[in-house]
Amino acid sequence: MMKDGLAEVAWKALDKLQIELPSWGFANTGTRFGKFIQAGAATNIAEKFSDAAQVHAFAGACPTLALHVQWDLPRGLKDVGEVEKLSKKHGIRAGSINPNIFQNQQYKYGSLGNPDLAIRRMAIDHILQCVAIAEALKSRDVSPWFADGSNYPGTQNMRKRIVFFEEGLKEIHDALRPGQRLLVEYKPFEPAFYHTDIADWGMAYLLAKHAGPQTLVLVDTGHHYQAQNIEQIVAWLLHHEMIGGFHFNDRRYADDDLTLASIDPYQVFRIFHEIRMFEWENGTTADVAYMVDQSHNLKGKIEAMIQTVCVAQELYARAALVDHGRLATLQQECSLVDAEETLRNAFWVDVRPIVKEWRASQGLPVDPMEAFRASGYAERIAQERRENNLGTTASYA
Ligand code: RM4
Ligand code: MN
Ligand code: MN
Repeated sequence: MMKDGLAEVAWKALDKLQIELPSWGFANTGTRFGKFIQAGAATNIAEKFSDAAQVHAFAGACPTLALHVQWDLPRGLKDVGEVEKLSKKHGIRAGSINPNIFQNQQYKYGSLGNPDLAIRRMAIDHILQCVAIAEALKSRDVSPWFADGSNYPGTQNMRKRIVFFEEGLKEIHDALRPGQRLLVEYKPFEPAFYHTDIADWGMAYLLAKHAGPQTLVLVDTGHHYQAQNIEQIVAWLLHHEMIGGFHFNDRRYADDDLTLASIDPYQVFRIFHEIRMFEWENGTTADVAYMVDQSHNLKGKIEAMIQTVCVAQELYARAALVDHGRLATLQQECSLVDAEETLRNAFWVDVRPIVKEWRASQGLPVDPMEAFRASGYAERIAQERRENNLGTTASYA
């Protein structure tokens, strides 16, 4: 089929957009207050791979699955063989390897920032084990999130903890294999409510710089204060070649893993635009890992992931449609209204027909959600997993 200029640009962008799914997004999770159990949620790593493969089959673009070591490879390196088998069976590669340095009782007062040397050692050793697992699975990124911080003023020495983090991350960096990357995620608060050791991109940036060249910053879109200009952070990190990847989700108030762009699609578009503009200016592709970090406890998990990927594809295609040459000229001239309108024009293009045609060209269903629903997979897993999720006597729907 003949494509006009816009469609061609959008198709090219869609061809290269890959989005990593989180294994934990397919399992039953909840809030601090409770869990609403879904009969069809994945109960083990095999089911997580199977569900992720469904998203990839219907929406395309998701060839990798992020793994949380403690939840998915509880025996560490011993579980690598099983993951490899599943990966082969489902055609989904293991993606980023996520350490868990926040759930064990020992981490009550922190992991890498803990005043107790033995606990810092335990956390570093766990992440070093993740580096080995990543190597065995041929995964590039090791992606820790630190819950470290304190709840009351005066209870911890913030400067000492900076040094602990510097030392720990440097040791981990130095153990990375060639080509591997350590991604440092930041979060302003929760679970600590007075101070968080890596609370913003500046702290993550400084720690990553100190650790060494294979350590980069990870931007979780939900981990920002209300008025924060996230695309400006992205611009700074691109400029310094310090952005390793994203965790995609949305939030209205604080980190709550809502579906990407459900609250503010323009913000996601603006983030994609910063990246596309950078790529256009430099004639390169930014080496950024796009990963979803969402655990839906109300929406159907697979449906929510399909929705997320489709939304990301639409917004990415719209960002690709910005007329970069014209925008650069208008910015130079300070033609404010025309520059802004150039950006807005791309945002308001309804790319859905273009994305549909692209899907057809890839052999994908033009309507992934409808095709998934028609497949009967959700009903089948609800039946098969009901007992494991709800128990035999449960009367839940
Ligand atoms: C955090 C953060 C991490 C995720 C944990 C479970 O808020 O977003 O990436 O792994 O939650
Ligand atoms: Mn995250
Ligand atoms: Mn989060």
